[in-house]
Amino acid sequence: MREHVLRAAFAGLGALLTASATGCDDGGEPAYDGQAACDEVATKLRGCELLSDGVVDCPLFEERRYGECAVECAGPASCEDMRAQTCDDADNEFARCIDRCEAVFVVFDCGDGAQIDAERRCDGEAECANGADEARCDPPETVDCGDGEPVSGSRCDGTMDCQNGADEADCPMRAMTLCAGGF
Ligand SMILES: [Ca+2]
Ligand SMILES: [Ca+2]
Repeated sequence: MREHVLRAAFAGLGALLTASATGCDDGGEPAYDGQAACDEVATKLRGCELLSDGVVDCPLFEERRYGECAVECAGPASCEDMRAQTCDDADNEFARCIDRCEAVFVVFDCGDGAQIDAERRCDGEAECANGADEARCDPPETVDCGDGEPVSGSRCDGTMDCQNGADEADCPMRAMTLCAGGF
């Protein structure tokens, strides 16, 4: 599944797109808008001529800590560094900044001093002693394929979940990363 979600617009920004974006909100903190954070980074990429028009997928940005971190990385980054990171997987200041943001998808903090693999979040079994990893989990998303029972997956996410491909039919054009020589 990694190659499907590691696509187009944020391929360079999201080496760990497979991680579960949990969509938690953190109670009393100010509201966080993942789409707005994603749009901010997309605008920056477009300003650097690194992203075409079209719909931008933002699964990573559903995770607040990632989204806020990515916006902070993109803000001061030079177009040159962003291009090198996006197109050539280069190691530079921006790349290292984004790498640090992605750490939130590797480790889940139970909040009691313990940390577990982020992949164990919302997997149906409590690994945190306090059960934090199974709290506030979104129900699994399903999609209607039009030929029977809904299957797990999402519509227009770039991954074919229906055997008949119905979930990826008639979807809006996606934004593409613009790199010399193609991506
Ligand atoms: Ca768990
Ligand atoms: Ca899909």
